[in-house]
Amino acid sequence: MKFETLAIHAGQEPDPNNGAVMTPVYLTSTYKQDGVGKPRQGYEYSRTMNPTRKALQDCLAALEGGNFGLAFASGLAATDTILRLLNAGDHVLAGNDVYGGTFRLFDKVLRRFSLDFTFADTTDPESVAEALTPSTRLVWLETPTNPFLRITDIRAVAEVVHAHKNNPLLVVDNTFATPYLQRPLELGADIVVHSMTKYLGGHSDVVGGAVIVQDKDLADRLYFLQNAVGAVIGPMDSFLVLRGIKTLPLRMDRHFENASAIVEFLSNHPKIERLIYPFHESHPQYKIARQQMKNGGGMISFIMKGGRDAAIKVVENTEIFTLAESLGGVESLIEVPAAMTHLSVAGSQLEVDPGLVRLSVGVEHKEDLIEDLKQALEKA
Ligand code: P1T
Repeated sequence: MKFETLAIHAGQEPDPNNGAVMTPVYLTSTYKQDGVGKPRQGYEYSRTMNPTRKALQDCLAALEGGNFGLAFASGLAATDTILRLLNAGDHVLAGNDVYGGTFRLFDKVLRRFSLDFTFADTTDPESVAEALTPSTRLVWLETPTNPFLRITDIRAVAEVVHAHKNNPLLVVDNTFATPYLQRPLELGADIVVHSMTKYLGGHSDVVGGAVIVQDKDLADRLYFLQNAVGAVIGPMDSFLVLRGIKTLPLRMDRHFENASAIVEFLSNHPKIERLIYPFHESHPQYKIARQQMKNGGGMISFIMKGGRDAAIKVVENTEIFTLAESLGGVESLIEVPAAMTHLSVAGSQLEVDPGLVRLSVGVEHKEDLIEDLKQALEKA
């Protein structure tokens, strides 16, 4: 089946008890057993598995072209669970441009458990090769990155990573692209991770995370950790994400159409120093982006000539673009990452330009969005 059909049907069957077309929200923590150690249909306890969550997990696996999906309470809960595959002393090589919260988890929390992290430019496969150490067990990257929208050639990096003697796990955070635009498992990644809070949910009404893999052993280790650690998503939130996913292809096409019109408007704007968009010819990895992604997505970044003060002026003066953290919803959002989502990277190697403004372009009418940016830029 094609992506659009899977988005609506994968993992979801009309309810066998009564024909309900939408997956029921199974608000139950436990299940009646037919005898000691004889659970019905494998359900024992909802941390371990819940039917609404299972439908979501199966849908996620289908969309990413994987065999196994796991859903978590947040993107960071998913990330944390993946890192628990490792042992003290292991080395993780991560991209040098990642979500601030991912950096904070690695640098401020997991280092205390004797995991070793270094950050490198994953847009260059040679820098990845140079940064691998004899202890590297996992390589973590985002593409496009948050917030610089840098693009890593997943296939090229997968080759470098898998040539290492430890065969480290290659993890790709696919939050910005979504499986509609890019499928990392098909390009050689071992694990795909998502913040479902973003495009998968799509309506800024739910927090969740996802992990998708192909390999059965890896899936079993992750299912063990999901149950043992317990950072699972609840049934109501699973339902909301399932509902959001049904319109993912429609939304992503409109996000792209609107973003393209805005990119056109912003390019050569006198107050903008640099415009960053993966499907704009000025983007340093434009060619790879076009090969690897179906479209350029809904995220745009730009650096203001007037630096921090000008950036703050713009974001405080939009009327349709809401000043807020997060991204990927139907409504347009605007923010200054250095002062908001990426505050935790301040003073580190990952420091974000204080004049950078990040747009999450929604699905409103593009002319209204352009008018809004026009008047806000005039005030900056
Ligand atoms: O917020 P949570 O669902 O825990 O997901 C964390 C996360 C992981 N990966 C990427 C690429 C992300 O962008 C995020 C969350 N990002 C924001 C909240 C933000 O505004 O950038």
